[in-house]
Amino acid sequence: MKKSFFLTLFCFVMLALHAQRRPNVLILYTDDLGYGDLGCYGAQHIATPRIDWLAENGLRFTNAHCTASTCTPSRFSILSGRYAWRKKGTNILPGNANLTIPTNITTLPKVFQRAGYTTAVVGKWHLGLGDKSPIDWNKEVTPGPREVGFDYSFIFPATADRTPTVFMENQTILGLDSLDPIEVNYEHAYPGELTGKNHPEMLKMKSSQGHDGHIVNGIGRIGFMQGGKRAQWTDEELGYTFNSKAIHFIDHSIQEKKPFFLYYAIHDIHVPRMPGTLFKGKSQLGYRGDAILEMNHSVGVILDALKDRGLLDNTIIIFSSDNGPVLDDGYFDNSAQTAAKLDYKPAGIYRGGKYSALEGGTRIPFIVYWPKHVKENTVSNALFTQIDLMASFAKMLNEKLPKGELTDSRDYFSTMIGKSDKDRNYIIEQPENSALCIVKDGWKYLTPAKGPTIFKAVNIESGISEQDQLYNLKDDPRELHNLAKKYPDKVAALKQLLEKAKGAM
Ligand code: NG6
Ligand code: CA
Repeated sequence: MKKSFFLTLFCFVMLALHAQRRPNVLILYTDDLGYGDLGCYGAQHIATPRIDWLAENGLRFTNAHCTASTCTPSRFSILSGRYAWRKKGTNILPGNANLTIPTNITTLPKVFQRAGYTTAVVGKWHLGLGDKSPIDWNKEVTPGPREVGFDYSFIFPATADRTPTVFMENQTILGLDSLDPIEVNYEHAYPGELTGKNHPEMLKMKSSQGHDGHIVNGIGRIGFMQGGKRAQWTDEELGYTFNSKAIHFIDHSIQEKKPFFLYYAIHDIHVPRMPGTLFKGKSQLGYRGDAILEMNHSVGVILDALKDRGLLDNTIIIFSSDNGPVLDDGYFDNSAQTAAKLDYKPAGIYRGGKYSALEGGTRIPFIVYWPKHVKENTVSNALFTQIDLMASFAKMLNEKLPKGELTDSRDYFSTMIGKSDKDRNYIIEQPENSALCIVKDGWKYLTPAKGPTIFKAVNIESGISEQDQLYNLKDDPRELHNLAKKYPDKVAALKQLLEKAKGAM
C-alpha cells in the first residue's frame, strides 16, 4: 500500500517536472521578408541586430523554404501541415473570404493544445473567417482561429492593404460602436464612401497599382467598407499593438502555469509600409527599410519581455517569413528607387521574389533559437520546409498524429534543431500561378506554364517558361542554365515524383 503510494507520488512529481520543463514555442512569422533582408544573411545598408542575435545564439538555415511564394498558401500550409494547392480557394484571399482551414483536421496549434499548451495567434491572419457569406462583422465571427486551435487570437483579418482594417480579439472586432455597424464588400464602393480612386488628394501615400478602394488613415486599400469608423486602426499603431498583445498572452500563460505556443505573425514588412513614426525615414531603404527596422524592434521587444520574465532560456524561437521579397507591391513608397540606387538585393543572390517560381520566391530566412539544445552560431545547409513544423513539433512533444488522417507534414525535428543535417527527401514549391516546382537532392524541376517572364507591375522575374526547366541548384543557385534537355531522365523522374505527391498525401 505504502509502496504504491510512493510510486504514484514519484510518477506524479516526475510528470509535473516534465510538464514544467517543456519549452515554450514562439514562431515569429514575418511578411514578405526576403532571403537577403537580414544582417545575418548578408544584407548591406540595413541593420537587424535583434534578429541577428537569434542567429548568433542559434541555428541559421541557408536552404529552408516556405511552401508558396505568396501569403495565404504559405500560412495555410505552416498551420495545417497540408499543401495549399490540394484545396481550392487558398490563393491570396480577399478580406471577406471564409475560413480556408478545415476545422476537423489536426493543425500545428492543435498539436500543442493536445500536449497541454496554451496557444495564441497574434498579428496577420489572412486565412479567411466564418462560414457564411457575407460575413456579419458585428458579432463574433466563427469559425476562425479558435476552431483552428488557437485559445486566444488578436488579429487583423487579411492584410493591412485589405478591408476591413480593424483588429479582432477572439474573433470580435475591437472598439466597434454598435450604432455604427460595419459592412465589407469587394465589388463596389458604398454610397458616400471616400475611395482612393475618387479622392487621390486625400492620400498620404499614393498607390502605384490597385489599392484605390476604401481610404483609411490616408491610405487607399483593396476593397470597400462602411461603418465601424472608430474601430479602424491607424497603421502606425500596428507594431505597438501586436507587441503588447503578444506580451499579454505570454503573461497569461504564466498565470495559467502552462507552456505557451505563440504564432506571432508580424505584419511588417508587407505593404502599405507605414511603420510607427519613430521609424519613418530612419533607414536608407525607404519605407520598406523603415519597416524592417520596426520588425527588428518588435523582435527585440518580445525578446526583452521573455528575458524579463525568465522565459528566454526555455523558449524555442523560430524566425521566418511567408514568401520572398517585393519592392513595389502597389504603393509609391520609394523602396524600389532606393534599392536600385544602392544596388540592394532583397532576395540575396537568388533570382525572383514574391509571386515567383524562382528560388527568391520561397527560399527564406529561417532561424532556430533554443539555448542548451541548439548550438550557438551554427549554420545548416539542409533542405527544410515549413510544412514540417507540425510533424516535427509533434515528435518533440511525443504527440502522435492521428493515424489515417492525411498530412503532408513529416518529422524533421532533428534537422530543425541542428542535430542532423539530413535533407528533406523533397520539397514542393507553389508560385502564384500554381505551376508547381519540386526540389530533390539539389535538383529543381519547374512545371511548364504560359505567362510573362517578368511580372511587370512588381518587376519580378516569374520563372515561367513553356518548356520544362531543370536546374542544378548547387552549381547554379541563380537558375541560369536550364539542363532539362541534357538530363531528360532526371526531368522524367522529378515529374513522376511530383505527380505521385499530387496524388497522395
Ligand atoms: C496583391 C496586391 C499586393 C499584396 C498581395 C498579397 C495589388 C496590385 N497587389 O494582389 O499589394 O496585397 O496581393 O500579398 O493589389 S500577400 O503577401 O498577402 O500574399
Ligand atoms: Ca506575404
